[in-house]
Amino acid sequence: VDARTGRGPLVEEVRLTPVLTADPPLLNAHGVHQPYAARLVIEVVTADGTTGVGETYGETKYLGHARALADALPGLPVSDLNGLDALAESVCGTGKGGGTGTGDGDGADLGVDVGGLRGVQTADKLRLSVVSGFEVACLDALGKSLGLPVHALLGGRVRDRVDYSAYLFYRWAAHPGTRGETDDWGDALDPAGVVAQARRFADDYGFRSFKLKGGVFPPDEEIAAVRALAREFPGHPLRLDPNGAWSVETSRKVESELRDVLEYLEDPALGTPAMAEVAASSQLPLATNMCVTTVPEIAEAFTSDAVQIVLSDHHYWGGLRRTRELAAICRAFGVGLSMHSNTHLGISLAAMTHVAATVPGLVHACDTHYPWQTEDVLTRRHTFRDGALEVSDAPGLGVELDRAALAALHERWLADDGTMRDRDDVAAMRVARPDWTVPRTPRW
Ligand code: GKR
Ligand code: MG
Repeated sequence: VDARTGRGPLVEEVRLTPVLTADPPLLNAHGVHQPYAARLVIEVVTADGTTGVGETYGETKYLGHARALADALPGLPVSDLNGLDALAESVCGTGKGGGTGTGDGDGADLGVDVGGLRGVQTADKLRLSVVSGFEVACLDALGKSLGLPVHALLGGRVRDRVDYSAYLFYRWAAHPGTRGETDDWGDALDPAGVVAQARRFADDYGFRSFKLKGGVFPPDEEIAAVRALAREFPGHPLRLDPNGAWSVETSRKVESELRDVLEYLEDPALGTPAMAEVAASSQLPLATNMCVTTVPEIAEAFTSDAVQIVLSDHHYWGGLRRTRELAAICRAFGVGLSMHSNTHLGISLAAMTHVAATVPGLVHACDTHYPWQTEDVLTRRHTFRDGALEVSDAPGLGVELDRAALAALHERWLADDGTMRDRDDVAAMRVARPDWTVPRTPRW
């Protein structure tokens, strides 16, 4: 860092590496995970020879913005994160044709996300998702230059461990079709299968809270699975998340049947108005990672008391600093905050852990898909102990890229004919069930 200007070293080069990482056949309301999921690894190299790493979504629609930002970034001090935001607005656009300078997720509505599981998609959310990976890479580089962990750059940790929940999925033993890696989890398609999966998560990683991805089977079967979990793990925090697959009436019924065992119900119904209707009669808090994913969605959701917990995803929200801003807004409204995840690698898990370590009042364990990822681009995988990750005090994120692993996953991306590069759970489901569709109205 230059003592005269107070700036971090200048960015000299940016490397982008799209990868495909193996993903198991996990089921959700829209279909099933494809055998491989796309992620983008971002490396920011500074003039002092430091390399910072970041990660974000790797689907095609993110790559164009990422390339434009990578071309524009050299010359910016790695500490100038507001400058990074402004640069991203100028090279990727704001979705408003003008540029407000707020970058707050307003802008043209591009409709619901391709997977339909990440909430509304706006031009600004797309840009912010790209920015998040660059912001993390810059923070990693700056932290390494200064000899400080990323959490210190965010104000310092208020806890030394971050709790995660076991993310239970109904799943098949193997992918349909000819592609995909195998694993030894077997299938989980009924209450006994869900309990067995949870038991393995508890035994192997010490997870104490459990989230079941629902919206797969008729609600009565999912209620039975949650009840079986409650019997096996009495008193443990449990959550059920059907990704908005239920009507208001069904949501109310499930809430009344599970209110004695759930910690919260996650996105039972789709969209803020429906969530508000459910919340009005609910004794359980409602959580969301679908109806509050951008700043413009906050006001209606909070003032109508539609959600009591926001599950932030630092990718959607534009990075770690913006996640802290969201946390402050939530505190002002008495809304809880925890963290959401999609399929991700260890760089994003490190980033989540650093920011989660700095957020006061984080009472609900964060989600992570990480245990389902058998592959990573790090020399040392993260290890959950007692359901938590230690917060690293090493400089930067405290992770190291495994270049051979990165190259291998990139090779897979290069060799792909395009079918795996863009998440499409519906298409993956049609391999097994050609007539599969996602109804426009709630399935149940
Ligand atoms: O990976 O199938 C999945 C999840 O459904 C994911 O796409 C969601 O974004 O985990 C997420 C959630 O909590 O809704
Ligand atoms: Mg969710």
